[in-house]
Amino acid sequence: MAFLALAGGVGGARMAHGLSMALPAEDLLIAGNIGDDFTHLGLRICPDLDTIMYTLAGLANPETGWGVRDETWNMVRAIEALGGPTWFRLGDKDLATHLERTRRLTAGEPLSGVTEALCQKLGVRHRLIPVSDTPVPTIVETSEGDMTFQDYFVKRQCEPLVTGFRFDQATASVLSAPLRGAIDNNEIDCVIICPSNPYVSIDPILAIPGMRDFLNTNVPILVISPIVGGKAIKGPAAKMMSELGVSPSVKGIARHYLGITDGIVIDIADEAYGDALRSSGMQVLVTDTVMRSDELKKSLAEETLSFARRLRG
Ligand code: FO1
Repeated sequence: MAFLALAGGVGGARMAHGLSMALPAEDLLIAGNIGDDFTHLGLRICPDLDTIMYTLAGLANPETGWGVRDETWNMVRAIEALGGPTWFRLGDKDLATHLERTRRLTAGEPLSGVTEALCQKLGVRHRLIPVSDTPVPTIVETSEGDMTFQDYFVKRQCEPLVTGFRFDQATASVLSAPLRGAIDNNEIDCVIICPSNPYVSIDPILAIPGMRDFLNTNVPILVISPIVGGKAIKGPAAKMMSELGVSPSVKGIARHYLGITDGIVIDIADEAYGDALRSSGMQVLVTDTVMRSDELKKSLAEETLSFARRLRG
């Protein structure tokens, strides 16, 4: 039974890591968010693909949730001395990824091919691919006007009030070739929406034409809530929900995915919501969803997989 995981950000990377510990490589395909991607210092930066890749490779920086652990910062110091931009910090080892990705993209390779090659070099056995091979940048609509994702997230530290999100280039995009192939060959038995930010990690994936059509087939789809006890484990999801007038709770998450998901995995802290979610037609699994350790990542993945098999059954 093969699973497609939709992932972005730290929560998505942790869940992808858990799934990679619970499944053989041939039974997992991870479609990574590309809405955060941008060009900086002339380099193509793909933060969510890199966070997932580094996490699966055991190289992720545990403090920041992005970039590489045991990093050095000589380049960024040298750029500062030259008066260059340092708001988006590129570590020296992380820089190699951006240089090599940009070199290969400039040579005409598709992003999915580059991503699989980099993963292979870093010893990542499970398949990680971008949801699309062409850019579909997330535009964050705020009370101060439209912003690129990185301006909102890094330059402004998520402080502006969000009013909406747009993925303007989605209509001109298509699913990446490996993802299109897996769908057309009926290789995917179940879709797992990882505990990622619904607005800026998952919706950009769902916006790619072909993805919603696939989700409307009879393949079971489940989501692990990124909100626990009314809060996001990491990042601005709860703040965004409140600013959009959505309850920052598992109920708000279930409503976001109404009509898409068949099941939802919620934390024990939110057990009280279980019956309301079930009466809305969702299957519900209540368990410990806070992935404090690799063991907990793996056990959450294993419980999610058996929940998925029951959904499919
Ligand atoms: N996030 C920050 O808040 N500050 C940074 O300086 C920063 C640098 C950075 C470099 C490479 C990379 O892959 C990600 C980086 N991020 C940084 C995170 C980035 O903004 C991502 O889009 C977020 O992790 C959201 O997924």
